[in-house]
Amino acid sequence: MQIDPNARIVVLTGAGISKESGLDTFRDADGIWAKVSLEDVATPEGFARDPALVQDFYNDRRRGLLDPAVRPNAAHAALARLEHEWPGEVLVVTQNIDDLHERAGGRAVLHMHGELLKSRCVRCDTVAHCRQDLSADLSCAACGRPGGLRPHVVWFGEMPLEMERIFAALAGCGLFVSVGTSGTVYPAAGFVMEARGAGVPTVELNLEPSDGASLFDRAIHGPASEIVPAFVDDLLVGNR
Ligand code: BJW
Repeated sequence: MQIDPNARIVVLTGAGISKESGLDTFRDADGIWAKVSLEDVATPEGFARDPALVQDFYNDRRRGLLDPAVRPNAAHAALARLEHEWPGEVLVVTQNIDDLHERAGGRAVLHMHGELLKSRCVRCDTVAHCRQDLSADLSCAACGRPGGLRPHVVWFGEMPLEMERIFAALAGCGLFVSVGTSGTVYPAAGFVMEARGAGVPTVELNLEPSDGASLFDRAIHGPASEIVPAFVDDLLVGNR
């Protein structure tokens, strides 16, 4: 694929990129929403109803992410390589709350749905690193008040993070690539239309055609650990 080597590339990633690292997706047959109700664990109303249930859900996932067996795969590594070798800017916008892009060496990563290894105090809004279980017994290290720590994640009905930076990056980019996302959750699902509206070429890299596959100029289907490295090689070689 030939694009201006000085152009900015925006890559949107979703749960599919981390599947081969051992983390569950949401909407696949064996995904997270087949096991728990999203209304119970991923809404502010669910948290208000049963905070312990929600904390347990994220405590389990945090422990899973910190399991030594969970490591970045070849797709995360390829995107980090693209960031370092592409002459223009590369911005990875991830819906994932894991830190596998960073562990693979990615630095220009925006976590629009938050980060599992951070907590947020609902009383003073302080965001802090967090590798431990959260519970109602803990106090915020910044304001000292008890019971207000929650996972720093974006639930349904809440405003995703970094939206101004993301829309500005999309408007001026030369290529938009979507990796491992079903394209069902907004506003991320609308980024392809935003890019198209600005005349930007769009590519989907996913295991299978996503809900919005027909909106992309080009689609490549297969496991992320195979198709993302091949796509990145193609981009870097094609523009040498
Ligand atoms: C592989 C693979 C392999 C597998 N290789 N691929 C009606 C219309 C429009 C919008 C709405 C509406 N009603 C409500 C809304 C808004 C709502 C929404 O979109 N709802 C939809 C369900 C309809 N959105 C919100 O509430 C958001 N906030 C918001 O909109 O604020 C207002 C606003 C408007 C405009 C601008 C700005 C703001 C907040 C959404 C928060 C989402 N939170 C979650 C959970 C929290 C984090 C966590 O616990 O992890 O985020 S939900 C969950 O879904 C998680 C994910 O980030 C997100 C997306 O999922 P993703 O990544 O796409 O995973 P899957 O499982 O769906 O797909 C995986 C894909 O990978 C599949 O296609 C597989 O095939 C593929 N795959 N293996 C490659 N090896």
